[in-house]
Amino acid sequence: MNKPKVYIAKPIPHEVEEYIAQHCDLEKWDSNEDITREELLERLSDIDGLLTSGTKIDEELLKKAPNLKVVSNMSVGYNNFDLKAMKNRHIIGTNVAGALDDTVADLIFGLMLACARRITELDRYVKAGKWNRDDDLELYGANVHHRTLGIIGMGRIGEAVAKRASLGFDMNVLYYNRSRKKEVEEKLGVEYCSMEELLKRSDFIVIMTPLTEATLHLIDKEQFNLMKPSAIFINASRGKTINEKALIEALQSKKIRGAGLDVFDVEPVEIDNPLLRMDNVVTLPHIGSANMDTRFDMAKLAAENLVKALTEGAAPNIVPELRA
Ligand code: 8YV
Repeated sequence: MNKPKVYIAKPIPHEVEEYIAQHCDLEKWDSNEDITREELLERLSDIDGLLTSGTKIDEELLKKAPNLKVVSNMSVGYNNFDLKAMKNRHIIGTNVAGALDDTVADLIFGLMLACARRITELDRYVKAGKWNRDDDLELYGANVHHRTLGIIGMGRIGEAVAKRASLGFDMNVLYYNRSRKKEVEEKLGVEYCSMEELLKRSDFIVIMTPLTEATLHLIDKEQFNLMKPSAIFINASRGKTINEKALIEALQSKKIRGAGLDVFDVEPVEIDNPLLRMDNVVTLPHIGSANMDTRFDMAKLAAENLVKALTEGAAPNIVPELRA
């Protein structure tokens, strides 16, 4: 019986490639440069499975891939899926939920601490030779321990953040989510509340929702206006879950104290973006899952999803909207 044919559009570890090759005939993009959409579309005519992350899976691509049965995202976010188009064609869509929760949660805490204690700003201060003990007051930051953290989106990563906050930093943790997570409330002592109450009460606000039609610009001018002037806002989900112009305006008018951002409305972030010129904003290049161990785990899980969907007709990580 012929093996299913797959296209690997992202670099993956050799061991993972070997696993796929045991079960599928594979072709791969092996340049360090990202494959362009045009180059990808030329390579899909006879494939059964695609391993990617970020590539828009829409009508245009699906028409070029008439045999496509599964798309395996090497990411937890799957806003690149046109869910309606995939569902209409009975295409399985999978992600790597669970492979990067703690890694992203660690980074979120890194952003909280960096913003609160002005770590990146004062690192530049020392390296510019500005150290002067007489003006210590101007070096003060804010406490994290025992403060109130508001988490918008209590999924796996949100829960990992809540665990760090509650057990590690004695923080009072509030959360807002589409549905109650009573088991998390019991396990970690977190408190469910409305979005408005969370925004008003929190010293730190972390948004960790997927990007969907419902969460596009979920945090806009009205929401920033509800936050404390001492609040620090953290986004490591998707840039478009907030209105970035409203964030810039809130920071420039001191409606909030600062922000820690791993994601942006446009990525790579444009060099003339005002956020890059603010000392009270910590900016990172979408590195939430960026380490060798985690990326290996993500690639391995994405490969297992791909192979199992093609050889067993079911995968462990089908995204909720595409489950039967
Ligand atoms: C990925 C991410 O590493 O998993 C996600 O959704 O945003 C990142 O952590 C990045 O998208 C590359 O796959």
